[in-house]
Amino acid sequence: MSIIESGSVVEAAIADAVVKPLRLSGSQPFTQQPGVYIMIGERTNVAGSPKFARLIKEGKYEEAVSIARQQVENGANVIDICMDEGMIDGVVAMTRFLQLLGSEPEVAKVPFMVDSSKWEVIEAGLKCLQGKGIVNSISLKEGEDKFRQNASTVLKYGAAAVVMAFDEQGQAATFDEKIRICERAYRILVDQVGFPSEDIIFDPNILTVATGMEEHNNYAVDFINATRWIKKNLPNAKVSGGVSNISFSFRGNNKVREAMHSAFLYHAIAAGMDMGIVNAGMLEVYEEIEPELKVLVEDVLLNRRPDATERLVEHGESLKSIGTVVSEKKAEEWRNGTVEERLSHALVKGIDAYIEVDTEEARIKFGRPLLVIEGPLMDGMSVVGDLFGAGKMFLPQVVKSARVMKKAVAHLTPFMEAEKAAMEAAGQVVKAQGKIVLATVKGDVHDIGKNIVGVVLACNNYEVIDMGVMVSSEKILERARTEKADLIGLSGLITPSLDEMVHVAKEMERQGFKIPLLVGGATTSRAHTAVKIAPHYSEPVVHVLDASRAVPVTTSLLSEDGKAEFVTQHRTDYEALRKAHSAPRQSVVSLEAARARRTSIEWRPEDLPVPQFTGLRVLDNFPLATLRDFIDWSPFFHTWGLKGAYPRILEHEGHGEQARQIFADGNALLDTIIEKKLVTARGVYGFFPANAVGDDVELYTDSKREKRLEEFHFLRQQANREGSEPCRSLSDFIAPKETGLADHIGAFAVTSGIGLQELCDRFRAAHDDYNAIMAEALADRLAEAFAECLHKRVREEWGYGCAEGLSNSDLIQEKYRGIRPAAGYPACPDHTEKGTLWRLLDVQANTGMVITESFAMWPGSSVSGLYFAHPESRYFSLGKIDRDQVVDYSQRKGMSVAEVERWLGQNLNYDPAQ
Ligand code: B12
Repeated sequence: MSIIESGSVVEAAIADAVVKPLRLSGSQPFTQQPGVYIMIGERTNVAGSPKFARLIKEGKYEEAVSIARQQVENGANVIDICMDEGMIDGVVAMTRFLQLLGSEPEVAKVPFMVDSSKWEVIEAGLKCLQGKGIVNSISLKEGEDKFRQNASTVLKYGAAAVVMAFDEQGQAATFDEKIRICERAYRILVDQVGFPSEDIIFDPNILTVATGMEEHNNYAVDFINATRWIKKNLPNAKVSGGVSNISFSFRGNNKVREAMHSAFLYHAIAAGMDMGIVNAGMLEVYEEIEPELKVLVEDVLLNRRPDATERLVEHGESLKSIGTVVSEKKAEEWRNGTVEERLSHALVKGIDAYIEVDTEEARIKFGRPLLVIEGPLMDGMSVVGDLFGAGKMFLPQVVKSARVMKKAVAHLTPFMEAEKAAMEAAGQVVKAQGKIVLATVKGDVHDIGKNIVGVVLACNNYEVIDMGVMVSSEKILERARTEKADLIGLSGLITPSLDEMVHVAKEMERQGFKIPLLVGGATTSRAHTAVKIAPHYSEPVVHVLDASRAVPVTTSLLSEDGKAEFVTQHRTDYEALRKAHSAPRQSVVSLEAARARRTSIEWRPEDLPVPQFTGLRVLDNFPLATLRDFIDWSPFFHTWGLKGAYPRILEHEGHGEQARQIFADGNALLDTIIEKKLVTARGVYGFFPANAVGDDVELYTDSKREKRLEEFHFLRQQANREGSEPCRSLSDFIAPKETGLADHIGAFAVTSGIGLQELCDRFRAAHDDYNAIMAEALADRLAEAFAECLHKRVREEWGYGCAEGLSNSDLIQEKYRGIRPAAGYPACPDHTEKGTLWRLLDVQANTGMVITESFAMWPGSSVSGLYFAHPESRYFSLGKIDRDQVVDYSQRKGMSVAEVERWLGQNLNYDPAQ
């Protein structure tokens, strides 16, 4: 048995504050934040993801890129790329894949981890890295010479390195072996190779405990103690590891495994562990592990008694066999606690069944309603806030907790109002943590992300003034002034909103505001905030990636002690981002050369089917029950902060239970929405004779093709791609006029959001944000489902889709012929083309859908786009374009160059100001 030194998260955070952070970069810099665990995405590892492995083997690299993109969208800080598989040529695959990722701005922004056991594959990867990545891994396995040589190569390429605790004798298992090998490696790296100490990431091997073999009992303790030793004795070095190894003995018993992972991470992070590969979902909340199980698990992990394994195995079996009976019994046991305990339990578990009874009991017990809020309710919410902040609670749980809190406060409000005068006299005002004005900027209708952030902030005792969507700068600033807000938070979904955010920042400066500005929403980014927004306002302008990061940022910004340090670090980071942004641009070819490399298609009449009709069709009151069958559920879980694809997510080891819960809640609400027709779906679509003319597509009034009805303008990829990769434009997929062939194009606009606002308002009036957000999430799913369902009908009416026979899962995977790009998506980022679509389909008159000055669609749950039928048509990302194309495009569109530059700011390969 061994002893573990005591440690705490605070201890680790303090230690972190004085060490040099790990700094990495993709196309954007990434700096490790003190006390924040770094998430490494592992789905682009052929060993860990069968789907990724299959795509690589089949040469479907572009599809494989989408897996990388998903990981970045899901919040991975770094992505691990591994091609170690017998049937794959690692060097070729690594090179090809990294090159492709390099031209995907959304993916290329994060640092990459080049992972291989073969040195030639690592070197091939290093040659392709744009920024500063991580090599995984090097070790002393083949002796010092080879180690020095490999480390020098990594250094030459400027990457960081994972150093496995391995030497000529094998893998380090005990504490002594781990620290001996790590220290030896460290000294060689720092003293002989000149490797920056902050770029050394040790992996001291997390090995399986509770195997029944006595010599394995101390493995967790050895890792934790080695971590602490490394952090104390090897300045600036970092520690990583693969966490799920620890619990392999309990495969099949997720309850025990989840408890083991959280307890292990709790101690390892306290000891200084910086990053690792762990399934974030497969973690129980540390404080929520059943006390008996926690003791047994920690007995094993901390090797506290010789019979620890047997006892945990026994308990684990009993958990499996009596599972539901125990939980039902436990479910009611909490009712026996004190009223404070019951309130806390109700808040943490999100149970609102008894909240009014318990709140009333507490009010009588405490004598005054305010004391109930300041006491047990705020205490309970602090637990929720801390657990969420520490990644130990999931978003749906937090939103449910907020619902309980709101119901409790609603019960107390009449009592408080009656007492208000007395309270003010006594100077006892409920002091909020801070006041924030939140709004979605003018021209944008994005709601759900802002609403989620609002709930999370309110949970943490912030007073949130949510001004809704499409709010002008004047209104936001006026409200912030009259409310004496401490912060302003802006949200936006589509790229035109980025410009509006710049405008708000300029106005804040002009009007002499002195409060921080927060920026969030799907299209916003740290880079854009640093480069385009922050320079216009003297106070901090901070980009917040998601709801879980909102509270740490607001707390730092409003803390008397911590603000100065936070702001200094923030300014340094943003300055670095600005510098990185001024780095050399992407290599592009001229527009003329790009046009010469258009997608080569052999135009044949048999590939150009004729649709059943031309002109418009309106779909009013489209059956919601039909749409339900077309729902792609995966994004529904993402909205709730749960990662993974449906249906597998329901069986997810870590958050499967949460997923099942929201899936059940979502479906129950959907039943009601459908049954009571609480929202209405409406759409319009049509087919039109069309031909490509250069990079434009002309639509004609009839089959004679003499009179032009409308014209869509497209852009062409200009990135200098290797080999024979074409420079694509969507216009490539419509038969050019000079072929003399009669082609067609389709167009659509659909919404499922009519009535949604009223439904959400009703939920909010009942203090039920959980169901309000649920309703928005469902309406968004129905909008996408409508687009999918209509696309199927269109393929049938166009003739080529009649014999498809595809399942919903096939449809989600787009196994059909043809595409439906939407203005704003990567192939056609210009939102203003929606103006043409609106005229063409007379969308407003036919559906009631409205377009804003930024070309957002109202209601929010709406999708619009075009249909292309040619078998060669495919999705792609436009990427960066050069000035020659912008000038050409502005002439084609009849817009000024400056206007085009404003709408396409994200795609410019140059700075219009220079
Ligand atoms: C779901 C989705 C939709 C849904 C609804 C979205 C909605 N109601 O907000 C539907 C299907 C309706 C939709 C439609 C469209 N979409 Co869409 N959509 C998405 C998708 C896949 C996820 C967005 C989402 O809901 N995420 C979940 C929520 C909870 O996250 P979030 O909004 O980012 O909010 C979090 C953070 O950003 C942060 N946050 C947000 N606001 C704030 C504010 C503050 C102050 C703070 C601190 C933090 C903060 O905290 C939130 C919670 O964690 C994204 C791609 C992506 N992965 O981001 C594309 C995406 C946003 N869509 C896009 C586009 C183009 C469109 C359409 C224009 C397409 C079209 N022509 O029809 C329309 C526009 C809709 C409209 N009404 O105008 C583009 C936008 C890029 C661009 N060029 O503008 C994206 C990025 C896809 C892409 N890669 O091209 N979309």
